Amino acid sequence: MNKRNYAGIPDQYAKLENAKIVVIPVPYDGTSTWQKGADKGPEAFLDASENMELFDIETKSEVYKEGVYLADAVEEDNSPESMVEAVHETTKKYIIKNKFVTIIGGEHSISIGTVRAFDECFNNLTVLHIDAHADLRKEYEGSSCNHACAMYEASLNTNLVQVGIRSMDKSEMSSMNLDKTFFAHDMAINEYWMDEVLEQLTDNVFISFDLDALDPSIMPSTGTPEPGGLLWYETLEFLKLVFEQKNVVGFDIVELCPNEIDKSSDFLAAKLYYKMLSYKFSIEVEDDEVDDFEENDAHVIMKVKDDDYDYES
Ligand SMILES: [Mn+2]
Repeated sequence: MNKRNYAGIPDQYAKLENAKIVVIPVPYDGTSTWQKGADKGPEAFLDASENMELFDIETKSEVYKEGVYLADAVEEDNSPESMVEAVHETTKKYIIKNKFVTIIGGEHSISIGTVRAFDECFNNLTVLHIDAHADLRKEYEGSSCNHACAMYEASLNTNLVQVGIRSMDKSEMSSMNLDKTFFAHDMAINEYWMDEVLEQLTDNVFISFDLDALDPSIMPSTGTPEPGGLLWYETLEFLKLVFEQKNVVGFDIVELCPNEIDKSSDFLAAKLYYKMLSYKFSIEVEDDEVDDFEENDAHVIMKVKDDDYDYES
């Protein structure tokens, strides 16, 4: 991938030293089972981002002025395991630099690495997993780093809360906590689902957003589109509540599988990403229980500190 600035922003906002935000592209599609092409996701996301207005009407903000550094893509793909390790290392490297770290996939197996990094750095982490699929298999097609296993490790090590689920194998039930699982068919008839999800979250929240959580009517360009997904404004309303009430420490967006003719999904992914950043940096966190961190200072309750590590760049 060519080196460029995220969303074509001016150099002064794109340098690592000045940036509060880092975006790491992971163009990986080693284990997808049906439609291939998630490796083209980050490039399509970046192309769409360059054609997007950078003023957010809702928050009246220009979040790019916080600085967004586009990291080199993680291109390791010798094996699913080595890819996960490379994502883990790269993600952690930037968390330790006190950046707000975001990752763009690639298929969902990359999240095994992102979750591992955030879980090592933040206490009592919730993984808020928004997806059509449970992704709770311990192993699939010979690897525990398959996209179908993306959340298995999170289910063991973190407070995993799953939202939008509408497709799974019976065997995944054994790894599922039903109090923390929000099925799409229940959400469709429960007007209180957002509040009920919020009750399950700890203060530190990492969001893993699989784009197939969204309805295929607005997000057709994904590897495994499933009917009955979330729509745009309910998704934003929900995310805004999460950013208002919790300390969101980072997020990934995965499974953009671009279609050469219809670019609307690429644009949706770009806009969703920018909306999440806009919420993160313009909304004051409401929760009184989180009284010892300042606005936008995600790292006060981190497990590790800078001096424990000696990274070169
Ligand atoms: Mn999925």
